[in-house]
Amino acid sequence: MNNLIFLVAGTPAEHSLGTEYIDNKRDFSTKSYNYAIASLKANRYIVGDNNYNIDLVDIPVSRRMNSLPKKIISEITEKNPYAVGFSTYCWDLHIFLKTAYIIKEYNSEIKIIMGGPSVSFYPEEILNKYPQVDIIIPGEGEYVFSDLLYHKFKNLDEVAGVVYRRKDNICSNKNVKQIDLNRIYSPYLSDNFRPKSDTLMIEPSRGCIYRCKFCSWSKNKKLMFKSSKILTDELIWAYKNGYRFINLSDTSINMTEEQLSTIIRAIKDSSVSDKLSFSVFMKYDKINEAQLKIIEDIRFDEIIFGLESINSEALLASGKPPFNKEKFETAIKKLGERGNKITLSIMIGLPYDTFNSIQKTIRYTEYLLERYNRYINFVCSFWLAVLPGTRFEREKNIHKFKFLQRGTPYLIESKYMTPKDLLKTAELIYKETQTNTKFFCEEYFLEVLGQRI
Ligand code: B12
Ligand code: SF4
Repeated sequence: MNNLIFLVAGTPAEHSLGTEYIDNKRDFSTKSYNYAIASLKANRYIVGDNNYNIDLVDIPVSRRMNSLPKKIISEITEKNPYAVGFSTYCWDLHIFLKTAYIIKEYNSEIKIIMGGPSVSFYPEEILNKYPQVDIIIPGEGEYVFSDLLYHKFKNLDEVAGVVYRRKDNICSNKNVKQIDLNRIYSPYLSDNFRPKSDTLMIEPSRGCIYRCKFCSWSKNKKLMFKSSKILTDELIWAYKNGYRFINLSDTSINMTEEQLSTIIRAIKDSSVSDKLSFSVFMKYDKINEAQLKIIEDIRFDEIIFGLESINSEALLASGKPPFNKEKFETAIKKLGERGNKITLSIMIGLPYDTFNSIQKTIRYTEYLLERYNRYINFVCSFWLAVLPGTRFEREKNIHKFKFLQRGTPYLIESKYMTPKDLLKTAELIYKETQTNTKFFCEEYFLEVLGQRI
């Protein structure tokens, strides 16, 4: 046993937007990587000194896997690490629980830690059910993980924010220190973390003011913004290190004008804005003349609008404002005329949406693609997942939601759609992707249709 800690993450390799899926090869998600473990590593000393060495493992996973491949588990165990920390999301929790079990069988002394959105909402339940897990860090991990290292995994009652097993009891320490995004280290700037991806994810903020019922994005409801100075430095770093595509991971960059101004200032100050391609989320209903003025000198290659559905009943039941056609099209037109490109996302399976109403949403996106063709990159179709910790999960009985119990909890039936209706919808969308070059769907649609497995 030594002072080595592995932080392990799995990137959802079956996630694909229209790309060819080839087993064992990475698809669309090659553009993505796990940022969380890099941030934990970069901030390992933030609470105090410790002498642990941290190795990052980020590998493609698919829901069809039971555990990580034997070869990777052996590579981890043969180094006899002190601890293995898993970054868990809905697409990999089952894989990591099984992997943790195998590691414990090999050597029960190796500490197993878990963090990430899929263990954050019910940590006690997970520790009760899975004895192979020793410690869970719910919510944001930087301070708590560093504090755990500082305490050398001892006196856990002094580490605020950990949930852990003590003999037969599960103990939970509250009072976690609120993260200040300007006081934690950027993995790029401080650790020279260079993900093998052409797209760099940069985090200008955490938290979200909205409460969409399908989303588990912000466990911590408080909004926090990174300073424009750090953002500028990250953009310059990105450019110098050969990255040309930047994905700003904010829930939306235009929640407030202050936030939008901070981001635009950072982009302008970097002096590399014309050399980088930006992908951002925006709320169409917030866009007004003042916001258009703020962004007038910047072109976004991708502004993602979460349209989800044009059925206002479905939107309201999902915690979203009703659809406002006029505002929506004005936003597309005004942004498009200024050289920005829009990507639209729609979601299949929301409450009150039926095959017919989804068809109406699809027809509407066809109209948009025709009318605003030059301004729209593409339309992406997503399948509703009933995620742990979301309001939809709490309302599952009301909507009679049934969903997959392993991997991403995709919807399989609801009060509004039978499995047959969902299959018919998947067929409709798949056909659309075949006839319309600007229409894409995530890989799960193909799985439903049995096309790829
Ligand atoms: C980038 C991203 C992706 C990337 C993949 C990223 C990757 N390789 O891991 C791509 C684009 C591929 C993707 C796909 C999907 N995604 Co996504 N994605 C994100 C996004 C925008 C950013 C993730 C991130 O890096 N955040 C920043 C880091 C710092 O925050 P964090 O991840 O929460 O990590 C912190 C803590 O959780 C904790 N922590 C995390 N890991 C660990 C490990 C240890 C040991 C410890 C101690 C702590 C810890 O500490 C971290 C630092 O504070 C989030 C939303 C968000 N802003 O978080 C959604 C999110 C992660 N995605 C989500 C979902 C649902 C999906 C999809 C299923 C959507 C869909 N229907 O298509 C697909 C997956 C498809 C599939 N095949 O299953 C959900 C996950 C919910 C869940 N319970 O897992 C999120 C939270 C968004 C949401 N709407 O709720 N996604
Ligand atoms: S879907 Fe987007 S806007 Fe809605 S709560 Fe989640 S992060 Fe916020």
